[in-house]
Amino acid sequence: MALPALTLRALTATPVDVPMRRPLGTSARTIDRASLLLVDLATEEGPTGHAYAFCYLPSIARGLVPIVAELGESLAGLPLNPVDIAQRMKRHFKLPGLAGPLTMVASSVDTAAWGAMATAAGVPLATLLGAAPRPLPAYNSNGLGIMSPEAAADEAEALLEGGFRAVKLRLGRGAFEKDLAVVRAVRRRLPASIHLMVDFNQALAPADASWQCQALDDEGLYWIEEPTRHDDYAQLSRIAAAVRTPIQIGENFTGLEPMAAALAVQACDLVMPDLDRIGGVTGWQRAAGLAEAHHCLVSSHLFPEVSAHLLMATPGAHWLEYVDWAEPLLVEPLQIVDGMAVLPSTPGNGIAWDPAAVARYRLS
Ligand code: SMN
Ligand code: MG
Repeated sequence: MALPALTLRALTATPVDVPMRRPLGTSARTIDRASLLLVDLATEEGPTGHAYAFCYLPSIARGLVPIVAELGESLAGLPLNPVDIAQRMKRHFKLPGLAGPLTMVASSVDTAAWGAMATAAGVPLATLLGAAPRPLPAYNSNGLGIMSPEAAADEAEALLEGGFRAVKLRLGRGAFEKDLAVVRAVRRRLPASIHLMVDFNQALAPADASWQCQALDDEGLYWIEEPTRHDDYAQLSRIAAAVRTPIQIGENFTGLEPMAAALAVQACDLVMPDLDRIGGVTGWQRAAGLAEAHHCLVSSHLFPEVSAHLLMATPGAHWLEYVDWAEPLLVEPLQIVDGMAVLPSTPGNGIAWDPAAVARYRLS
């Protein structure tokens, strides 16, 4: 593999809104459209790199367009070295603060840069990172939001199509008995060999989180995700100590520091960094090292196309979170075969747009 020197020429961003096949009712709000910001990186030498940010709201996707353009002007002409570019982006966003949606921008640019490098090298990103491509266990995280016990059991069963051996149910209905009824209905419907994860999306008040998680201990759950405020590590650490079911957090780690702080006080048993909050491919690799030093298994959050490459290069890789939200836009969507994610052998980071689909879903 020869890796030619590349120079960043331009960044462009396109906001799109893609309807979800299965709406996702979380304890915070229901999401039925994926508002994405597509980020494209052009190099002087020709190879391009692509990434997308999951923006949660259409207004955030739209609002980030000029921010990417301005960042592109400040990075144009620089050698495409993600480590140096990450430093430049940190300085660029230092005064407003590299947080929230600005982290999504910086992370997406990093991911696109690695995509261009892998394309230029003629290999999949996993190979560039030193990993042997291999099938990865994936859980089906589409749908299974806040809904009735019967509807949830039906949807959980439907989500096994494709050979998935794990699904994730959203909790946080505001009354423990309601959540418990849904957990029991879904667990009863699924074969015992199928793992069932649950995600509270931070719904529980500190006074309720410990007892509710303990009360779920005998319900056959694989992990309990974000039971309470994502950054209350003291409280999460008490919950993790009191509850036998593994506690999972990580989608809200913005950069390495919060992750280091969480691991230092055993705020969780498992971690699931989000590509777009942890700092793209560069940030993920550092997070993978941090997790390894704490003997902590690593799953991914969203972005399955790129996260699959990263998990292959992650010691202690656990589960890939599979969602199909970006699939209508992609030339070559990630394949799931018998519940395992299988990478395309195409060079790059797994992201290349279908121009007709981008035009169709583009936000005005
Ligand atoms: C989630 C992801 C994306 C939007 C809403 C909720 C959820 C998950 O926390 O982990 O899948
Ligand atoms: Mg979650």
